Amino acid sequence: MTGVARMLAEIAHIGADPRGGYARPGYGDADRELREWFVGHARARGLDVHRDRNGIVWAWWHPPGSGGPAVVTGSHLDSVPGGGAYDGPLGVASALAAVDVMRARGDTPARPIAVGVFPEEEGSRFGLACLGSRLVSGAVSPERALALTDREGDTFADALRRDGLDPRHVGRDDEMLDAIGCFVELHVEQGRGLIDLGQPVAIGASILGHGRWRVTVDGQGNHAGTTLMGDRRDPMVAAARAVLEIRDIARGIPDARATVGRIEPVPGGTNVIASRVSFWIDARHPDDVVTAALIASVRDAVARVAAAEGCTATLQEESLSPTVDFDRGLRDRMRAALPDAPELGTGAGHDAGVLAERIPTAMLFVRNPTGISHSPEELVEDSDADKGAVALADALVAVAGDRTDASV
Ligand code: HGY
Ligand code: MN
Ligand code: MN
Repeated sequence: MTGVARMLAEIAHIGADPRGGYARPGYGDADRELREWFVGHARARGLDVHRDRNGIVWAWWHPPGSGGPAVVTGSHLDSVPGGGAYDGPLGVASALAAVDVMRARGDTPARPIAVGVFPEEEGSRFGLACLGSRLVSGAVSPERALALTDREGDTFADALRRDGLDPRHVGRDDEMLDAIGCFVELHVEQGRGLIDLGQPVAIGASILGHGRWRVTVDGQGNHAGTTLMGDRRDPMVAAARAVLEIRDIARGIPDARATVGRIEPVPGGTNVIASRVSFWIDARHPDDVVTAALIASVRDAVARVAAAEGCTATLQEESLSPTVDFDRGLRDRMRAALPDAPELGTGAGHDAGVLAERIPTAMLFVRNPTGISHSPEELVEDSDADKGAVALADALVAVAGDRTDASV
């Protein structure tokens, strides 16, 4: 037993979503409670803990004789609405357990080992995924980040102040990044790969390029009872047609994925024809050129179906991340340490994908026997969680090099 299941049980009550699963938006109350849980565990292990100006929490272990840029692991604690218990927290708990395993074995990593907890990875509150890692790496400007708003109209700047951080200080942190040699993130697998391969752990190969776009359809708000069907310019009908067309466009492109999971009518009354409907598209494909072509087709389809309903529509890019191949050198070292672990790509985005812009990154995936994620049905068996934590310890030592090994 590595303690991963016990640590996750300690936070199982935090941020429960009444609709099922969890609702743990970044920089919110549940996130803060989870962060305090992490800090308690890190301090109990004697790790040096600090929170940087972007809200990332770092916990450092300096093994005797270690030096140079750290090997960092960790993940996130925030969730999507109705999210599962493992997406994020498994990587954080496994990182703490991996430190325990290395210490118990008397491992002597040549580098410092750090655990990072990255805020707002899901982008569920402010709409931009991996907000913490984008800020520290400079992938998003402070100006753009601070102006982001949540559904209550609070800006990211408001949330930072409420969370004890100074909005004037967020942004790229080269000093922080220089202290990091590489980042190895463990994460629950969010598909069926390991089920089909019959393995508990995989080494990450790549992350699918992905983006988010907002479509806004404007029509004529009116009374549901007094407005004849022929006199309507109903943006909800245009949006509904657009969602179907988006599905059909993606179906027609091998390996493409396009999802509309969020739609917001204004004003949203049962007896009211909406005046405006916004919905968001999440589109992904291994080839960034194909993603761009898919969105171009979507743009045309949205304009066409809006016009057919007497409405107008805009499509605005909110974020776009290229396909990322994880660092070959890290993967080679990890494969040597984990010879039975297959290599798997993922369709899910991660902080490791964002940080790859600035430092070498890699991932480990742990089997999810339901193959379902972003849902309360997400699952990791305790025995696989233990295997994941030990595999992470093996990977971290392999990547850090052993202090007693002259070749490091
Ligand atoms: O959306 C994703 O792929 C990730 O879970 N943030
Ligand atoms: Mn995640
Ligand atoms: Mn996720």
